[in-house]
Amino acid sequence: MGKKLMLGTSAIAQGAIEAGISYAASYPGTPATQILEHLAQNSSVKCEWSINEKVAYEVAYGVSLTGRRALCSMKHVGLNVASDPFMTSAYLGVRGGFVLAIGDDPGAYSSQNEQDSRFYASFAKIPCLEPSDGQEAKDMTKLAFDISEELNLPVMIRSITRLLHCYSPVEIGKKRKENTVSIEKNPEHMIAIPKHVINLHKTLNAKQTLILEVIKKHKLNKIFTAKSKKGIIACGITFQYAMELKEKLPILKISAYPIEKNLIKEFVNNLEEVIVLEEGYPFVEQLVRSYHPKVKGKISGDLPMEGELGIDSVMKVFNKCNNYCPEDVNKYLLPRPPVLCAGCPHREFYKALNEAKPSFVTGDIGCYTLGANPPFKAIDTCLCMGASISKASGIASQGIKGVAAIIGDSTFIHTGIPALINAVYNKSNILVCILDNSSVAMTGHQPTPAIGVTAKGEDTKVLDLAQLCKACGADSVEVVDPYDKKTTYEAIKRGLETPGVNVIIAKRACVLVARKLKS
Ligand SMILES: Cc1ncc(C[n+]2csc(CCOP(=O)(O)OP(=O)(O)O)c2C)c(N)n1
Repeated sequence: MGKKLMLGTSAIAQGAIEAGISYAASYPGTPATQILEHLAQNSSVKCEWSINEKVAYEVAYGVSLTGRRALCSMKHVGLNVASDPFMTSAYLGVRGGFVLAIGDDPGAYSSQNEQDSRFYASFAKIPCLEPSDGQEAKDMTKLAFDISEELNLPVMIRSITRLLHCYSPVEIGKKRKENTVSIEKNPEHMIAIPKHVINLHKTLNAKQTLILEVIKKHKLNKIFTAKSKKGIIACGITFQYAMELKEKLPILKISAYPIEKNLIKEFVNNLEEVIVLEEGYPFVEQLVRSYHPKVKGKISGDLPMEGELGIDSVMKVFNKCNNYCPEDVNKYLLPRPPVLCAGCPHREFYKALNEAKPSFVTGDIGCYTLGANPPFKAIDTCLCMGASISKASGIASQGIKGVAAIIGDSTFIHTGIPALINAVYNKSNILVCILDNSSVAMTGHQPTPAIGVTAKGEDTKVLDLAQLCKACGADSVEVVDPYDKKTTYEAIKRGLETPGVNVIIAKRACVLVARKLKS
């Protein structure tokens, strides 16, 4: 059917389309956002933006229980939110093929940490495939659905920002038929309660040998021979870095986990030195070290433990750096951190907030986190999505007055709501500021339930945030326009000085969304 130039995210979506999926769910997060966007815009697959990753995982898992195939995609930290259903779904197994596409972000180009999802796959005892380019991303996604149905397990596809955000040619294939819907009741295998757990765990453990057999059968990990006593073990995208070296060295290309230990032993057996290349944590290197005395990698200090590995650090290890990476290139580049756009309503809100002089401001994750930068310097802490309100409660609980929590509309719906209920229940004295710009702006303006539009662009019910906060028991709820600085300032001042949980919803659409709506 011919080749197409595709983003890595689109290649994964295309693999899922060709695998015959019936459903896809996601919560936006760089670098994985465009997987669902591609599916929503280019297929008839039922696609949903979920309100958070845990819900996305559970709804997609529900689809798998009907015998149909489902894809769930998210960024690496999203899996922390979804980890509860994720871990136990491995015990229960799946019915229709169920694939979890994770976008890791080594280098933290757009993330709060650099965690490596291969550990999660290993922790849950499920297979994980790691493509090295767009074509493999498509093929492996398709294969992941087959493996999922063969082993009755969720399968993870782990990719990284550089692969997901790069274009490469991808061969387009035929779309397989969807599975038919069927309901099955099998309590011992579908209900995770204590009396079933040991047996479910036994079943999962018994599948570990089968996983290795399947990985072997599909030749997902390959040895490329060459006459040298030095060899490279290259995981995922680092296989491309190894090829760019243009050295005649033996390479063990790793694309699937759990690791085939015998293959590692066979590969390192006659080598004098092994170099392990992997993006993320030294997941493979720590194992290889138990099979060979001379291993170069991150643990040895030859490659950086933090940041994206990239081709530059690989070139450095092979003393090829001068051709590729002029030393200290960064000293010629001016730092250009992202800033709040001109006209951004968050800017106006922060001006009013600073004038009201809160004692401490707990931030959250979204465009509004940029308020931590000069000239505003309006935020004192930022941890993870949904943590602003809970952190404010903790700080206020120790007698600190005038604490404000700042949270965006999507983040509030994602994980802020339970924290607000918790604050009310535990009689906190805090001001909660929901910066409602009618969009998930940070990740590219996806819709939220407060806008009333679905992933497919259809109208749906609109969530009323003010009513919701009242129903949570907030002592006061005020809706202000951040462009009206006087009213916003007065509401903040009142909220900081009045005991109880006071909520301000600063409502004005993101300037970029407003511009789009006008055109
Ligand atoms: C657990 C997790 N999921 C997803 C993300 C990606 N992400 C960063 S901010 C954000 C939402 C921002 O939307 P909103 O709260 O409405 O603020 P805005 O950017 O519109 O100001 C998302 C989805 C993340 N950092 N962590």
